[in-house]
Amino acid sequence: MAKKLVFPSDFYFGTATASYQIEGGWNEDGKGLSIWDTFSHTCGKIRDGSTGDVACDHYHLWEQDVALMKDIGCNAYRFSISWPRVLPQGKGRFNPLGMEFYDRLVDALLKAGITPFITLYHWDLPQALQDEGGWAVRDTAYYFAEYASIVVHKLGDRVKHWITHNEPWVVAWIGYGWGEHAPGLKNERVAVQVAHHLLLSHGLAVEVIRDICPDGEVGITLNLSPVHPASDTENDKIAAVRHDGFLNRWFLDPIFRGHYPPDIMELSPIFLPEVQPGDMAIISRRVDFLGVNYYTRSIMKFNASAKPLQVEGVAPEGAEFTEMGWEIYPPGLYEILMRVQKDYNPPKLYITENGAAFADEISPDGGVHDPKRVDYLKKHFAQAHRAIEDGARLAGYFIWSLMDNFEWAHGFTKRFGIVYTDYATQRRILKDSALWFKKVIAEKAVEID
Ligand code: IFM
Repeated sequence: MAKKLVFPSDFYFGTATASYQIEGGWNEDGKGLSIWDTFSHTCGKIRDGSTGDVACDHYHLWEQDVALMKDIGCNAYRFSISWPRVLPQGKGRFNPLGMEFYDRLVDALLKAGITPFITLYHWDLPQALQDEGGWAVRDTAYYFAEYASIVVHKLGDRVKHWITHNEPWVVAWIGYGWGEHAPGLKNERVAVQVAHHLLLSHGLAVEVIRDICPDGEVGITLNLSPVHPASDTENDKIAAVRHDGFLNRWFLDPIFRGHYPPDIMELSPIFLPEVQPGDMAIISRRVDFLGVNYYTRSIMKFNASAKPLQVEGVAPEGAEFTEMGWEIYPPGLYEILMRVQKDYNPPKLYITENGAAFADEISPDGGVHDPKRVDYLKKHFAQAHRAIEDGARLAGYFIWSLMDNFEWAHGFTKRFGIVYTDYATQRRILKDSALWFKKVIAEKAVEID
């Protein structure tokens, strides 16, 4: 028999995007270059050879995109600010035209009854700062705090939800450690230092944001995964604990406890970043919420030759996977929410991203039928509901993503949207998942079988 899972009356039901993935307008109105402009313009870096130059052209079509969200009934929207749109060189000269874009967007959202959640850094670092070393140099953390101050001064009278960073693990490891994202560096020691500077910049920005917007909330978004051992052997259990330290605790421990995980630090000198006196106190400044991005779990086995962690990921047999090759594992959402609530006790939690890529197509009837995404979302919402019932202070859920967009190194080959983007015409089509979400929001409840 069908059952309705009712969410709290003040729950935020939203969608999420990021500036470089949707905006386009890469060189308009005085915007400076970002590392993603440089990276995507470099031959061979993006799977389909595409760039974010136009993307979903949201820079021009933002009014219609706000109308889409209003139609779906969303009461919140998470988006990011392009740092080089506001500060073309990353510091110094302010670009008023760039800021006006976000000013108009915020006003339109509020008018539509949609609460804006702003991410200050979703990966598009000004190229000018990368030319000085980017996140590998400590100064960038201080420039980030200055940039945060400028944005919050402009928008803080209307925007009350601030996210400093999106997924610093990805920035550090995929961008600076393994070179698959901008800026494309491959140095694991540098990646660890980058992670430290990102965390430092977070802490610096928390203070700035709270000073300027004392009635607002500030937090950070982490990509978190429960980590399971591939077998019951002691070695595989060790592998799971290590990967958890590397992926989850490396960020959670400094933010909530003021130190890096000792078990990972002792594994290799690469896990010993340069930390100046006072840094950990800055990094562990109180946050108002933790943003959780959840897509899948990790299953790890021991591999002695995979230095320095000696771990290796394993794909579970017989599982279902999304187009990203990620296992669909809804209970992992419950597990990670309960774990962070219990171990770190953040005042509030938001699911700042959850969603799935599937190979969507426009059907002959003109609709986009995405039953797998509907099923994915239904099952994950059910797990979020279960976590609330069991005591997680979960206050909102943002589906990744509002619309299909530029999926970083995958270009336009992966569709995550609940709205279909026809890139040739920029026409948007509500997928069945958007229609499903509309009903969920109207009823503030998810119906499960
Ligand atoms: O598209 C990304 C997003 O920018 C950050 N989190 C994961 C998403 C899907 O890969």
